[in-house]
Amino acid sequence: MNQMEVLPFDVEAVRQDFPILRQEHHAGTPLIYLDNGASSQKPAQVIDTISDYYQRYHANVHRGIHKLSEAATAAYEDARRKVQQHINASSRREVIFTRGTTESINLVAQTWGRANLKPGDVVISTVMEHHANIVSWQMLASERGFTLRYLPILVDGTLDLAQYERLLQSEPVKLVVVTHCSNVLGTINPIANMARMAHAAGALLLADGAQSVPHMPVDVQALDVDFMAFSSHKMLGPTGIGVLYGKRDLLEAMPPWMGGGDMISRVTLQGSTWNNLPYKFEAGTPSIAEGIGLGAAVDYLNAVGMEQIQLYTDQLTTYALDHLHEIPQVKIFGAAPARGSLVSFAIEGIHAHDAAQLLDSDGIAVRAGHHCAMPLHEELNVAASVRASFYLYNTFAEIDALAASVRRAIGVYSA
Ligand code: 7TS
Repeated sequence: MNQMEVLPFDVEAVRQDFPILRQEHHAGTPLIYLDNGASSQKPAQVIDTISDYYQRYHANVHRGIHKLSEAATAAYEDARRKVQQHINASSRREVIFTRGTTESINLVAQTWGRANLKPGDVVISTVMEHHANIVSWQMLASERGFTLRYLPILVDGTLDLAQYERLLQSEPVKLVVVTHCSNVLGTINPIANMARMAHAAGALLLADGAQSVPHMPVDVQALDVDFMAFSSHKMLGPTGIGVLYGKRDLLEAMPPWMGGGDMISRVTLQGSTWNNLPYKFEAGTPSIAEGIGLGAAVDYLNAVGMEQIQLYTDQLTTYALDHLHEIPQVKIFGAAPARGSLVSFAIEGIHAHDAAQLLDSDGIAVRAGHHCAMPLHEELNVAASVRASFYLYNTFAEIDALAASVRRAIGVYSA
């Protein structure tokens, strides 16, 4: 990849929007933030939107008839409409606000799963899932008695789709839960194809979009997923809010999860009836500022353009792969042809945590550990890896600094 290639958008102008990037990480050392897979930074437009809400029109939503409550409700529901359009859901009723990907997956497990899964049924997950898409199903399996199977990966870090086909044909599979993009290998899974195969076998498919929705255009209707989960904080928005997309007929048929205010239509001491979608699944006062902030994040992403973001972060990733491949002591995990904007690697003779600490002293923030994917690390036969994950405000120069810092670590530890 040539650094001189024309960039798909003005990266320097984007960087100016992120106040945190102007601060020094250590005295005299600028911050190089390469931990976007864990959480992204926030532009001033998002921070200001949240601040403006608290300063000018904070009130509870869906309740008061007063002007402030109406303004807060309008902004919160406008954010839902923005999210709906962003992922091309067919109705705003299909967009449930949750606390994040983890809660969205648990919502499906605790409502659809508890109502529909029984002994003899099979749920397929994969070895490359984040713990959220493994543990939630293990917990339910031990309660409901269904069987949980895991798709293995091939040597290049893609899923074994032949095994997928065999499982779908030979077992009573009810649900497939799979990440759209692996947070360790970077593999982008062929979700549309996997959903088609699941549906042909009479199963539903839940896609974990935590690492895909922030980084590429995602159209839930084109993918034909039944559910998709993602988090605001990885896509320039605040923490504390995320989304469960679900097809309307499925959501309509699902029982609610948490009981309380907002989710009911009528309550008597003998029993209650449920509110319409999406409120049936949104008990209690929601994360109002966070929802409105997520709306601002979606606006920001769309102003830059999701295609442009994907194009640019693909360039950064290819550049990082090229530079890290040149270092003989570095072993990169995952070699899928379709990959998201992150690179996980091990450095011969250096524990991932030691490497990350040394990188941090050079101002470079990366993640080290198992990235909430312990089974995958077991498959890869490593205890931990270092992960550099990129976003729209990162630069080629920052990746040069990453490679230089990795070389410095190797020097320090071999001395
Ligand atoms: N699924 C995937 C694929 C993820 O990468 C993450 C977070 C989650 C689910 C959970 O998202 P949450 O917002 O509910 O926490 N992944 C990471 C990571 O890779 N490093 O820190 C968090």
